[in-house]
Amino acid sequence: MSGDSSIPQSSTDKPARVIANLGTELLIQTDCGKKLNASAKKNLGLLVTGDLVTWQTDGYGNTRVTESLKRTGTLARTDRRGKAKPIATNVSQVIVVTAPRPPFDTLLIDRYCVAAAEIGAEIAVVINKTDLLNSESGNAADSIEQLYGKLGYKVARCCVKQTGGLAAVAKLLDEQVSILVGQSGVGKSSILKNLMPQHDIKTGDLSDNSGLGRHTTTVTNWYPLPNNGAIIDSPGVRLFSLEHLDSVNIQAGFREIADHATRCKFNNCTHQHEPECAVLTALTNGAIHPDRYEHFLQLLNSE
Ligand SMILES: Nc1nc2c(ncn2[C@@H]2O[C@H](COP(=O)(O)OP(=O)(O)O)[C@@H](O)[C@H]2O)c(=O)[nH]1
Ligand SMILES: [Mg+2]
Ligand SMILES: [Zn+2]
Repeated sequence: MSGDSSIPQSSTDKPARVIANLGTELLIQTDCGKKLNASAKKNLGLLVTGDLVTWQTDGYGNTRVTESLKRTGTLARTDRRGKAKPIATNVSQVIVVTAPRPPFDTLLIDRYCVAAAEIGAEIAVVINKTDLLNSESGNAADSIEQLYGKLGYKVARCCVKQTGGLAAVAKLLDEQVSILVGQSGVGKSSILKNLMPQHDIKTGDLSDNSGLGRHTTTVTNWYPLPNNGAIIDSPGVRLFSLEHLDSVNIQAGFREIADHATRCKFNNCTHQHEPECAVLTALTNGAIHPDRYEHFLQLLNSE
């Protein structure tokens, strides 16, 4: 017996976007901009922020999602059972936000490079809280800017605390569906709030002792932009696990390593001990940054 057929239908299916998965229900936004709480028909699988769906109202006035449409670019991390857990879908750009407080974490940036490469999304790095830079963290910010800039990624600096600093970030958003990712507390929601003051976006203080962020953002939210673009705020993570990916996927996220690897003598080269390894040569002559190589090995060994 199908539970669905027993529900009286009062309208035909209409398109909408999932703008948040609230756990027990979905928040969808219709074509005319109306936000509705909705339940999903059984067998649709896990629907996430960004999913395009169809919906209808049953005779009792409840909104039900009836179908989910084809996805592109589903950003995922590994869940506790070792499987891919989708975070948001139809994403075209991953913007990794980083800051001097909580301290810069380039391994996390590289994890996001891998996840973004996996879905063919563009990558941008935003260095926020430039007001807090001192001589030491200033050097670290310069290194990040140089390293990721040289790899061909867009890098922008900004400061939510001071005015006029967000134009560089706003420029990244044109015609893209961007997701803001990075540690909790780096200022993702603050950036969004500044760019979109019309929305009620919560931001959080850093906890006193550790300087780490509290998880103020608990749900991944979609905010539409003109021209079919959007910006997605996501909760922070301390560890963005990629154990569901294999070594080929991981290498693809280190584009300079993948590039040099085409010139290794053996096509199954692991770039660790083989003779005539073009990656090891590039590491020795400085064409590959030692941190990137180390992070590459770290991700390979944790898969
Ligand atoms: N000093 C400084 N603090 C900032 C800046 N941007 C955000 N913050 C603060 O950092 C904390 C965490 O911000 P939030 O946006 O919630 O971070 P999220 O967890 O990445 O979303 C809040 O106390 C913000 O006020 C900035 O540019 N400079
Ligand atoms: Mg937040
Ligand atoms: Zn090699």
